[in-house]
Amino acid sequence: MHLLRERGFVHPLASEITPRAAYLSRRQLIGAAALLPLGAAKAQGARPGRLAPLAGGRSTVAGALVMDKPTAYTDASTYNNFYEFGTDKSDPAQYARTLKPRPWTVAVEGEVKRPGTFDLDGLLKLAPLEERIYRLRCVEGWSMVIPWTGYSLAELVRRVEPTGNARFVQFVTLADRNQMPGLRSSVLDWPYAEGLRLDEAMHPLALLAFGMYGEVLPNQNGAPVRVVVPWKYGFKSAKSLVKIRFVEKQPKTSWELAAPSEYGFYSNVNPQVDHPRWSQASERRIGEDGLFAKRRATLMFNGYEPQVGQLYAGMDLRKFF
Ligand SMILES: Nc1nc2c(c(=O)[nH]1)N[C@H]1C(S)=C(S)[C@@H](COP(=O)(O)O)O[C@H]1N2
Ligand SMILES: [Mo]
Repeated sequence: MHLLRERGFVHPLASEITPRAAYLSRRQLIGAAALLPLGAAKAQGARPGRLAPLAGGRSTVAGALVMDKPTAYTDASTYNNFYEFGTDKSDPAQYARTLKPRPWTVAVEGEVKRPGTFDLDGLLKLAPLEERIYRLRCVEGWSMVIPWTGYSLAELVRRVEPTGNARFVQFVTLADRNQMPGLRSSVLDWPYAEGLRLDEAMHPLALLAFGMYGEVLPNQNGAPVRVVVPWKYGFKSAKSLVKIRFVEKQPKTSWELAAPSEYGFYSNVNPQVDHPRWSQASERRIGEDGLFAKRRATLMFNGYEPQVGQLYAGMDLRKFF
């Protein structure tokens, strides 16, 4: 908190975040698409954002298709955290136009037998694309349900063959001042870096995503390729990935460096472990924030406990927050 204040930015309290209703037009609120429960892309029209189509087959991974109603595309693409484009929720949609998602490469280095650089087309062809409908829970206390297109990160991990020394995976994202006006602020150490334990990265629910709602990712959601780790707070899901590094020691993450007492390495969604400045017991589902909308109870591991709980057996989750 002190660090964040010194850097001239205070992470907003969940209660201070502008209610979604203030952003929504009447048409969006009563639009038929918002009322349809299933098949997000179809429900919102074939071209929700009028970007290039990117379809995925139905996933057979356990837990990959949550039944909650998908968030409206307009919300998922206009209410974003992507600090490289500013710290307001509306900044990424407004400023990420300058991001150039092609040509794009992702370098894989460190403790792997087959290091190298993948271009986007090579990455897209590495494994069959699937649709996954995941909950995403931000540490700030709001959540969405987003249909992603991608494949398990494990596909890429297996392809590059980690050595016996690889215990963690670091994700490094683009930091280009010419494309990203937010880099002028020192709110975080750039480039934005995140990390997972190798077994977490290998879990089939950990996703390498290239699209959402049946189209390529909009820039503000992390084009052209990002990570999505649905059982962890949203900030673990690094956008606009340029480097994956396999390492022996637990890597430092940007959020840990900014405020170590507030953002741990694990950051598993856990309603029993509060953020030092606010409760994590409940959340506001974006799109449900009318005057009388109820907050939802936050679920252990964001509801993915049956699938991922074993990864943390015997660990003190207060200590490893
Ligand atoms: N590179 C980068 N990735 C990032 C962030 C960021 O600021 N920069 N914000 C994170 C946070 S806090 C959240 S909640 C999610 C939001 O993803 P979405 O906008 O696609 O919903 O992206 C995460 N990935
Ligand atoms: Mo977040």
